[in-house]
Amino acid sequence: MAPPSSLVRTARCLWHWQWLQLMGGLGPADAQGNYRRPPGAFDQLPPLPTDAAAPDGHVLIVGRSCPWAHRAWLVWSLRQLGPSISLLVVEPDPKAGRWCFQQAFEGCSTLAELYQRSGAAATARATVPVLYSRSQQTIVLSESARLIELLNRWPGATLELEPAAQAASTTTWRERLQHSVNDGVYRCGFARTQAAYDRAEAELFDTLDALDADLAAHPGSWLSGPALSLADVVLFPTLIRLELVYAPLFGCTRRTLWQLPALADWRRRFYALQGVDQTCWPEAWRRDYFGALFPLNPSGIVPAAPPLSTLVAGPAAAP
Ligand SMILES: N[C@@H](CCC(=O)N[C@@H](CS)C(=O)NCC(=O)O)C(=O)O
Repeated sequence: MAPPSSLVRTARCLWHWQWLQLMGGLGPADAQGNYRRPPGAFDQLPPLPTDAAAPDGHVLIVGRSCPWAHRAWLVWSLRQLGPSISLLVVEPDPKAGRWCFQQAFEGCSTLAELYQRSGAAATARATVPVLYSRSQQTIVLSESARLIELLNRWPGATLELEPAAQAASTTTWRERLQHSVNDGVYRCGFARTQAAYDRAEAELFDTLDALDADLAAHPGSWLSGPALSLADVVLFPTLIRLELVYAPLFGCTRRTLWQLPALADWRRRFYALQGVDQTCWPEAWRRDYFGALFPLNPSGIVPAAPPLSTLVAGPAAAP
């Protein structure tokens, strides 16, 4: 026999209330239910360290699933900064909601301990990416938007990802992408109300449409002009996770990338750049997102997904 409808209504109300409390654990929202990314520690762009060129003088700490860490990892890889900055991958502990070192690092077993030792407030979020100085024994910077700028100025590499001739266009795209796309997918997934989701989703797909139109008008070009730039770098981590994570988990489903062919082609070209494939860990992305974001996926079930190779494969050869 079906339970009385008043009981179902009460259970739904209670469940929804509990869901809202759990969503609060993922991040704050404003009164309209829009997700608001909290500020982080060590977020100011410092001058280039005087020992930047020293062999193995710095450490870039990343987590495989994190798109903000992915952009720093990409600059590190594209500019081949390995001789002066070593890469350290931390693993998530989804039950405790924190990042852990696989082997103790500077006497710390969690990233939170490293933040504390570097002078962060006890309440600060311990986020990746992090740039750590071995000589100063402190975190230099942990805000990815600034970190990619610092890494672009890092000595020992020739590739310039802020080409002067494209400066205005790079800045314009980066600002729009940061809000509407990089943070936009999270504002879709972490929205507390239909209206908040609708706003974020419309901005996201308006921007993807604009990107597609711009790239279609300039075949073979990169986002801000003929040369690769930081605008391309910040788009890639979000776009490569679209079918695997953001469409199924965050509801970014209005269009598939095949309906935005110039953008799909851009993603293929970016993936083919040397070293980019080494930064992509689709199994870890799906395991971490579907496993850790309990309020969005209480069952913990990881849905099946197409292999990454099919998303970045070239167009079929003509018969
Ligand atoms: N503002 C930061 C955000 C980075 C961020 O949110 N990283 C997430 C992983 S995707 C994290 O480490 N979260 C851990 C936490 O919030 O405790 C940036 O862009 O660098």
